[in-house]
Amino acid sequence: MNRSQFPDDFLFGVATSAYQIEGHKFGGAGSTHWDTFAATPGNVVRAEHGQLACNHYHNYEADFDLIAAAGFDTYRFSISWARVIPDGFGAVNQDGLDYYDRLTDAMLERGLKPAATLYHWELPSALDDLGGWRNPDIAKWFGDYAEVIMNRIGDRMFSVATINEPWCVGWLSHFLGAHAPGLRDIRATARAMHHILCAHGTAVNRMRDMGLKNLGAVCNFEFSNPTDETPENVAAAARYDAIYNRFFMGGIFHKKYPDLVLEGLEQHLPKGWQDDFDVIGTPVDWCGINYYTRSNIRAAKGAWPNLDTVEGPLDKTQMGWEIYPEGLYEFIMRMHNEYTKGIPIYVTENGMSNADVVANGEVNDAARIAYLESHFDAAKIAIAAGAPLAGYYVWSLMDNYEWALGYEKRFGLVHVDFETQVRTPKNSMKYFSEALRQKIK
Ligand code: IFM
Repeated sequence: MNRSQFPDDFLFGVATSAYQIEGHKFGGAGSTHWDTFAATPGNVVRAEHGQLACNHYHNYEADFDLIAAAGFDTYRFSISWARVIPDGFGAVNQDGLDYYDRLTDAMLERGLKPAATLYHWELPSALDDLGGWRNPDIAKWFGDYAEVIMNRIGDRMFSVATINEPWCVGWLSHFLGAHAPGLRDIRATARAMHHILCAHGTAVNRMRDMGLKNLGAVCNFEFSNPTDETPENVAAAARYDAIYNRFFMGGIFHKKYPDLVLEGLEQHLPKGWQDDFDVIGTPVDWCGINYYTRSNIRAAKGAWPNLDTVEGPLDKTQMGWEIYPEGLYEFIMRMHNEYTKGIPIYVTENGMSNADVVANGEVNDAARIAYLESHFDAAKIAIAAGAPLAGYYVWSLMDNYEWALGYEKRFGLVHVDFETQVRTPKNSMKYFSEALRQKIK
């Protein structure tokens, strides 16, 4: 890959999130539902948590030096709600505001465009006590929080996204129980999924009223592949696709939910849900795609959505995720043609975990370079086909806390030794230094 193969103003960046790197114990942050989820046996590998993580809270200057030295244009980071407002609403933590202020200036000093995300999965515990995403009041709480943090740093943001990966916040966390708050309840799921979108729209409106620009939504997508062409398996894959890839996009861009999802969730949605689409469908300036893999789906007996995910035949990453770059092309084109219709699209996350080790001061992660190359190729084909793809953020700057999988899964372009906090740029980071060398912006 070479910068010159992309449009002149195309942006390359790296992405992280607050809880996965900062070190939550520093700076007066409040308890979050991830802290208690991780402290409950069986939820997280070795009960690992984000209290120290990469200690980015203290190392951010050196971490940003690495990003700038590699020639990236932009940095996608998230803000911890509980660091800014420890109980989610009410008293503000000035140290938290000061921290994000310093962080912003440190990016700008290095020529990095700050791309903020308001929520990347650590909900203040006090809000969880009140039902978290199941409580309709979360739209107001989230809007208030957006105002507080953006009053302080909004003047210097390149872009602001609301809620990272609504499918994970809603379905993965309330239906599959794999992420905090670890529920497995269809009513909780329906309510959370709807309120996530209400909170998204409320925050966009509040920030728009403050005069902020370049406000976006970020969804994750997984290509849904029927295990064979039998009608029941094709139908199961369509259900999976609707739940995963079409519910949130449908709400935001079509102001309606797909019938294939309503057939299971409608009876559990909160009263009056149909009246919320003007808020949910508040116009955004851009949309982000987080893409990693595909799933192989077949029909199953039992309750809706009657489907199973089965292992597929393709090469896999350390996560066990199949490598399927064609899916990235499909989602960029689908987003543009069916939903966003002209506004800029960003790949806001793409990357792979790999069992990386440091040997003689080097990390040879050729597999990651190949993964990224194949996905950049898919992006180039989408651009050639007319998609307004404006930038690409690699997940992730450095190895970090991979949620329920703890510290074992390494997604970084930079290796982190979690005992010593020593950073070692991997060969993939060196690959970017070469590919992005001609900084033309
Ligand atoms: O680490 C996560 C990130 O927090 C959200 N998107 C997917 C990544 C890899 O699983």
